[in-house]
Amino acid sequence: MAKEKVLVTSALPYANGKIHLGHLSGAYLPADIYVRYKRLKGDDVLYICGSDEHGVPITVTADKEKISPTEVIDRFHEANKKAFEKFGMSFDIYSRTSIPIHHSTAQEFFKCFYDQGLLVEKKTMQFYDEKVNKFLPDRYVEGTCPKCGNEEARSDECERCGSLYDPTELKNPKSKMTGETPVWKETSHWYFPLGRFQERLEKYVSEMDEKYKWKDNVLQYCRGWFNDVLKDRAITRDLDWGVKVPLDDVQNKVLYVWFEAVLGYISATKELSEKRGESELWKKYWQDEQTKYIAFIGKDNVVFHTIIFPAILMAWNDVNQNKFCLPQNVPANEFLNFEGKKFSKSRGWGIDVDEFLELFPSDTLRYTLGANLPEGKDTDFYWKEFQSRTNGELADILGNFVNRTFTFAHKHFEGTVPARGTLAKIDEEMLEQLKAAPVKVSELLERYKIKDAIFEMMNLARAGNKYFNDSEPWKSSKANKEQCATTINICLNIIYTLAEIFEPVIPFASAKIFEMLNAKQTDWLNSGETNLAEGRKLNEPQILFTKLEDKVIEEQVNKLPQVEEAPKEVSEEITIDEFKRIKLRVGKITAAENVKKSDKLLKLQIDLGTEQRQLVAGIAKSYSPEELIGKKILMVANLKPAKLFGVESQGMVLALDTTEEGIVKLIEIDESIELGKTAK
Ligand code: B3M
Ligand code: ZN
Repeated sequence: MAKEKVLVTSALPYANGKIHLGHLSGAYLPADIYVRYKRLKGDDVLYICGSDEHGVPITVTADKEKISPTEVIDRFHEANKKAFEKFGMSFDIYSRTSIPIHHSTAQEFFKCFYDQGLLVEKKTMQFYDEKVNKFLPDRYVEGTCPKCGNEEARSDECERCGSLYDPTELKNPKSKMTGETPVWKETSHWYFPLGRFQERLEKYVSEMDEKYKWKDNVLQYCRGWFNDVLKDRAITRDLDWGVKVPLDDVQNKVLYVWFEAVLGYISATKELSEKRGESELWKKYWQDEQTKYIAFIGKDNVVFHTIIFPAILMAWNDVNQNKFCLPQNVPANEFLNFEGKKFSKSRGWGIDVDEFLELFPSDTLRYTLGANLPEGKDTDFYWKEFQSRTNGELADILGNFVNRTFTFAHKHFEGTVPARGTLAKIDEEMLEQLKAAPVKVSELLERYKIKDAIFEMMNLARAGNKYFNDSEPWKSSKANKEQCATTINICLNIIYTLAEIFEPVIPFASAKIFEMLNAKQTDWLNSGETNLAEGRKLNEPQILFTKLEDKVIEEQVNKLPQVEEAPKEVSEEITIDEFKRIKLRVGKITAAENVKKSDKLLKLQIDLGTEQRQLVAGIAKSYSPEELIGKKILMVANLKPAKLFGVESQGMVLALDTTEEGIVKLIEIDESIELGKTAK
């Protein structure tokens, strides 16, 4: 089979916090498994990642900890790099966006667009602190709520009464930087005209899907965006921290973090080229039509990788000789939750990778996360599942099979690979299965069905155990030595294949097995063949996986913060008749879009079966418009209409608070319930 040139990237994590298990399941472990597999197949692979070191997330952390942004990024870049290494991530480079080569690369793109007259300059009004001569991002302004008088309301939202308003309505605004009253000041920004690329972007997505089959969840997000007219997007910000806008007469403006972060993949590859002393290396991957570029990300990053980044590359390619390749596939994952809830640093919910790896070996984590990847929907990490996968699968199936085979070979065949004798039916069937396993796993991995591939890997170990049991070598060792030798020979060859196909998932254990076999890896597709010549001297067996005792797991579960008690009901009682005045009805969300100038509100169209309603709901932080389409929800249908941000709202959707601040979960209704039904 022809060798492929494969360029793989994983989303660049913000260097403002530690990597936790959720990150691993989203964009890192699946990519690493894919990359390791491709390398074993002999493909020409480059795997790129690094820290995203700009943007408000970094300055917010710096403010909170009263340290400089540089201190923040240095601390977390190093910490995350180490944690990834310990986890076994096989990046070719883990770069960072604060390096000069990244700044110049991003500026080169901006200049290219600016010079060709592509960017649109627009004026807007923004809060400005005259004492420090700085524009203030939303979260840097506080004041009195126009609705309830709360004096600590945010610039566009009051946490006490829950109302949302336009920042111009905020009373008595104060700059959080200096306490001064900010003024309104005009500012101007450059916008990237995404709309001009809409047709080509739609064509790109549908062609890639046709050729390479994109994941359904990713296509749905894209369709959600394409349902609307793509709007111009500001690619500059009034901040000091970031990549400076490369225009002589412009000060205190930086490139919007998302505009430059995606270009970080390219600059990281340039850094790698320098490190390897091969300055043109990056071009060999990025600027070759033959390159298969795969971008691994989490679901919250889809639009940036399927729309914005491709548009940036198209705009570059339109006017330059050296053309970049666009992502051929973007196999985004959904989210991993932790013991039933979202990861939350502030609530101490979840566990960081470095902390985890202090306690348990990487392979057990890689296997557990891999076997439960959020490929099609959100999944959860549970300590109990970690225990059962480690004990019941890694130790009892894989570990046990390897161990009993080696023990047998050492005891009865002087620690060598015994010669195969005449094959019985059971042997032939096992060899067939052995041959098929890498092919099956390969097919699944090529389609990013990593969870299924891991299931198939473990299935081969299961089959090996069964074959061992059914062949009863403990009997044949006495009664028929040739048959016994055949069994152990075949078991050792199964182990060889297991070491090969499991390598992408549990690389550390795989290396140990190869050492025990005194053998090296082979070409992936030959791994199901007979690879161990008779007479090969085997090394001493080693323990592959240690079982986890209940008390070790309980200790971890007990460390989790106690779930807070449900708040006591303090509101006054109402009568059943009063309750009956509220009409709760079942509706379906048929369209959803962001409300202009608000990052909290979404405009929803609801089908009640007999009529349509338009609602404005404060759920933009909890849901993207795309993921809402088609959901059946419960709404208050006889609420007096109101206007929010100038948009009419005819009712209210019902949602539940979650443990995460500002995040709610819609009450969803079973598919079988008809639209318009009322709740009693
Ligand atoms: N740093 C967002 C995130 O960590 C962002 C990804 C950048 S990819 C170019 O989710
Ligand atoms: Zn208020």
